[in-house]
Amino acid sequence: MLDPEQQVIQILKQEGINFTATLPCDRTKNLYPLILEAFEGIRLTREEDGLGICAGAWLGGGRPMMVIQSTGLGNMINALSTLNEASAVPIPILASYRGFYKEGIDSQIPFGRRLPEILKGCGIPCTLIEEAQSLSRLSEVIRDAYDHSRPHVALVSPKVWENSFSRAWQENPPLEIRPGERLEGELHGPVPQPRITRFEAILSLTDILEDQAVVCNLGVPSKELFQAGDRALNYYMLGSMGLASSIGLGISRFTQRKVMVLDGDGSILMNPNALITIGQVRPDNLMILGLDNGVYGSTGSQNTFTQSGMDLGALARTCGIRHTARVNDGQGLKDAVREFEALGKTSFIHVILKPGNSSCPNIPLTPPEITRRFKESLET
Ligand SMILES: Cc1ncc(C[n+]2csc(CCOP(=O)(O)OP(=O)(O)O)c2C)c(N)n1
Repeated sequence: MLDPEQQVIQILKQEGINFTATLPCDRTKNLYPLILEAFEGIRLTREEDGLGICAGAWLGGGRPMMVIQSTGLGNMINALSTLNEASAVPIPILASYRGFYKEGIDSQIPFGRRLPEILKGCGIPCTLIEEAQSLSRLSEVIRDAYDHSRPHVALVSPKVWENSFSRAWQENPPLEIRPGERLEGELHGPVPQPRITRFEAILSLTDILEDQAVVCNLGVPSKELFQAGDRALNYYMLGSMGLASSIGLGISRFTQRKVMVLDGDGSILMNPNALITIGQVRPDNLMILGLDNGVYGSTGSQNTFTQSGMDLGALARTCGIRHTARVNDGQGLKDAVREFEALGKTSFIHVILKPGNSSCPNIPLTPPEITRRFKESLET
């Protein structure tokens, strides 16, 4: 007789799951080490980031699943709706359901009590698994997500694990605090004056693009990339602000191609967690371009904090991305891209830009069309 934790592992394997994105919950602490052992995956620092990573993993040909605490769904709703639902990107989620059964932490209760209604209101399918005998319903959750290309949440009650005899979790011995790896090189040199706009930077990139997969930040940058040269290998984001680099990371885990992300300063500052994870995973085929025009360009050019000294290159370095460059014109950008592609390591190019949007029209493709053709072209 398998304990419930082992049953979960067995079900995930039977359903072909080959990648997990995880963030722990106390109630599933016996499950967590088994998941990390059984599947390739990424340990998250914020659950919303996992939706981007898993979207990329699926686009690249993987079959991912998230294993989190239900509270994390509170910071995932936007991406569940604007990425997974709108762009038809499947994701099954096992959420350890807090605030529901024998809850010892009062603050878990308000959100937990309303969660099924919240998910229902957002149109996100949800299956409540109250007892170990019902764990087989996880199979239905996974199949539903993949058959219908949509998110599906399994809310798994703490009662499921109550009589488990699993001892997979062991308290770690107290860690020694180690000094972090030291940063090398100059971080805070003077910022050069920008010489080009975002559109000019994108136009200069199209000269040197070959068969890279390109993920582009939402809003005007995606319209500009479409205008500069549409390719099936461009993934234009239409929502889920902050997840461009996360999606790029997920793709990079499942493709041999080089993956380039065109991210924005406002979007990076919304989800610096992406850089934190990338700096730990460091896939060889991932390059991030931080297109820093100092503003939220797509919404009317309101200042971001890069205007007042927040240095994106230093942020990337601090997160563990060792190869960074700063450029301020088209030639410098092309040179840096070529240099880092030849190097074949995770890299971050901080592109200092003038603010300003071109007047490009909307992209005449629906989000599911963009998803389908990108995924198909990655597979070939
Ligand atoms: C969660 C969320 N908040 C706000 C917005 C509105 N919004 C769309 S694009 C954008 C600006 C993005 O700025 P940045 O990443 O710097 O790129 P830029 O447009 O300047 O190239 C904002 C604020 C959104 N779509 N989603």
